[in-house]
Amino acid sequence: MMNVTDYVKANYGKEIEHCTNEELYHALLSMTSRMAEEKKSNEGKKKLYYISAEFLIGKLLSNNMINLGIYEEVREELAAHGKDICAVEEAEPEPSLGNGGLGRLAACFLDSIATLGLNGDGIGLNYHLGLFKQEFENNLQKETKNPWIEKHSWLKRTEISYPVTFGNLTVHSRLYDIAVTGYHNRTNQLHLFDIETVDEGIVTDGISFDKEDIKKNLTLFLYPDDSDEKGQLLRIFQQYFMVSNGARYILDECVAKGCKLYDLPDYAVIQINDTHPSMVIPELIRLLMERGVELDDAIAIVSKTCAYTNHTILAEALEKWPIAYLKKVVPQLVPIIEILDDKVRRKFDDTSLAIIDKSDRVHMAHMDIHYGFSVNGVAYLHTEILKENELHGFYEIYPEKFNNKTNGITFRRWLLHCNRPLANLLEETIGDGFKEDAMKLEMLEKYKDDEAVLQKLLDIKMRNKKELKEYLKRTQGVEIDENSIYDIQIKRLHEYKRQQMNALYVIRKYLEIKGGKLPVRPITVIFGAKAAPAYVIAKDIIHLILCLQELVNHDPEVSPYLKVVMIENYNVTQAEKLIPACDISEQISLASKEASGTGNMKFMLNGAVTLGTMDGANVEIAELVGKENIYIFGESSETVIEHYAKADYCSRDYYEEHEDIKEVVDFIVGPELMEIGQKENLERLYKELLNKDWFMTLLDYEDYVKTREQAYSDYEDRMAWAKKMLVNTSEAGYFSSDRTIAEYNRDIWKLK
Ligand code: KOT
Repeated sequence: MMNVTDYVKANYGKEIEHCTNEELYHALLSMTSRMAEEKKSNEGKKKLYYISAEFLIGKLLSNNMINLGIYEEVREELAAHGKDICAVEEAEPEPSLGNGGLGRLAACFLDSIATLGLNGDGIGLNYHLGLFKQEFENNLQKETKNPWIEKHSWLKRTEISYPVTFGNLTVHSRLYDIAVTGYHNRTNQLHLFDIETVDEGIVTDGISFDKEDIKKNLTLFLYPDDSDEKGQLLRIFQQYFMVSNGARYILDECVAKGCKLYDLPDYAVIQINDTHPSMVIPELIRLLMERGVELDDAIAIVSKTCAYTNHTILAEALEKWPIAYLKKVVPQLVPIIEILDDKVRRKFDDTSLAIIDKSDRVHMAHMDIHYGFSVNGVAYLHTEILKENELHGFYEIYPEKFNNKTNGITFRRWLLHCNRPLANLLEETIGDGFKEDAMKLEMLEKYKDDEAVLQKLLDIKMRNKKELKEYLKRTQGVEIDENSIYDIQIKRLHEYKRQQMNALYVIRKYLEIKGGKLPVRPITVIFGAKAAPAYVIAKDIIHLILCLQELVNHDPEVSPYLKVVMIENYNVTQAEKLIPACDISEQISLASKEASGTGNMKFMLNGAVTLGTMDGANVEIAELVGKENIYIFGESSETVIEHYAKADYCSRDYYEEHEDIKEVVDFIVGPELMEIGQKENLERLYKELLNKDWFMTLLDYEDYVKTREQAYSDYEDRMAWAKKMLVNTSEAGYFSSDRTIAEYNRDIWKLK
């Protein structure tokens, strides 16, 4: 590889020391892109296409340099010229192509697919303004656009373009590619389709725009507001645009490799990432028929090509499009969907298995299950719940299709990149085998009574906490104490994730401190979360947290012992700074509701101890680390499911019967917060907790408080705590996405 010195001399005519960080970023972008290009491969007869509405890829420069094996030498070369690689990394904008766990998982998977040397590409959309950017104003979330595409970026314009027809509107697509280089391995592609007529100028006042101007708005935003009909139609336009382009790309690529259409399943496997891409099934059938394949053959071919991953059991997240909407946007698919539904109805008496329900809505997941060959959940418990409850009827007719693939994370980004000091310590103690085989982290276990190693773990944690402190001071203007416990909950805002329960705990602590009961050690409670723009209660919860932040941090009696920090515009870049600095990882969803979680895995790997419910992958974490190395509380998923079945949970009973619960809930509408916040928001949230509390916050509150106190008190035995940290890191190998991807390939994709 040409070195940076030569590159900037040749291109900018100057020395590294005279370059700006932006210039160095652009130089490294070009150099690494060229190296990645050389590793480009399309080898392998069969290929995986991972279709997803989201790819939350994060910044790419350092990750690509790590995977290309040049990170250290570049860092040293820059340092020799007085330049800090971290400052150069800051010049890179973070792509805004995802929202939460589903999108981040897709990004980890692309990394692992390339790392395992598999032929597999991603297919998605190139959203110009991404998911909205979150700003706080008057303690409320405000949404603005998040433009992230610069003149020079990782996006490579290709010559590929297709006409896409919606009724009497035809638009033209344009494919952009982003190279995905595996760790010491091949380069695959992330294919992002775009529309050439997109116009960022139509966005006015935050994130408002004309929802009907499809030619201009199609690839502006990820998840545009769908609280009205126009918004829902736009989502269907986006989804169809994604899958129609994707399906044509797949067919063209397979045919170019010599594939006869009847042999498609030997050349392609399509993983459908939840239901946003489900229209790929009828679209592929339509395209095959257009190319001369008979209907029944087309259905059989597609059914052997598509596999579906379910990421949620929340009823409101399961997509059901009114057939009338599909008729408006994609009339060409409707007769096909009707035939698919008809075949199901002829075969099975149980109408709950139908694709089109009695209200004329199309159940996208049902289509995937009938016309795909695999259905997987994303953690052991989640898959069991799918089989036994949510999708039980389907499991009875297709037991062979159901399988579990517990999620994973790429250790390149979530350890090697974000926590160098820990990676270095691991290398010193157990060698560098864990970089290729994450299960080798288990070798660390034999140091669990080695005080020197334990002390080093504590030192690294302290160093990371100080770095986070500096970062928050610089970016958010808040001052936190590195000697406090960093207790962190970062994830999308949703009632089932129960940020509100964490906020109630903050209220309890505040009241205790005001009453003279001081914690042994100060506590810093950190939140990071975006709420969907139309999700009213979620935004009220953000309001509560922001009001608490103002109240607590500005009270001189309280703030030496308790701080609240709500991270603005939480994203991958911030996660990379928060996770290595965390002491306690909040994974407190209502049991049965969090399909898996992946933040929980990132925290564990970086030596945080989990405070959580027996939900999602927490169940597997608990099993691996043992009960002395995790803090579990709350009702079991069985009990929760029973409460829903019997409809016997009444939050008001808990409120009335427990004085401590009443006190914290009442505080939401008490004088302290009312003075800071908005009456409307706080009252609405208060009433919601009291009269509905659909996700049973008050059910688990007391056990939560007790368990959290236990964790804080155990924290004081620093060596015992360090041992918990060590066990968490050493048991995290199972959660490498390399393991997850190897399982997908073994059981579903079957690529060579
Ligand atoms: C969003 C909308 C519709 C359907 C599903 C979703 C969804 C689910 N978005 N993110 N998820 C999360 O996916 C992660 C990766 O599997 C899980 O770890 C997490 O529990 C899901 O909530």
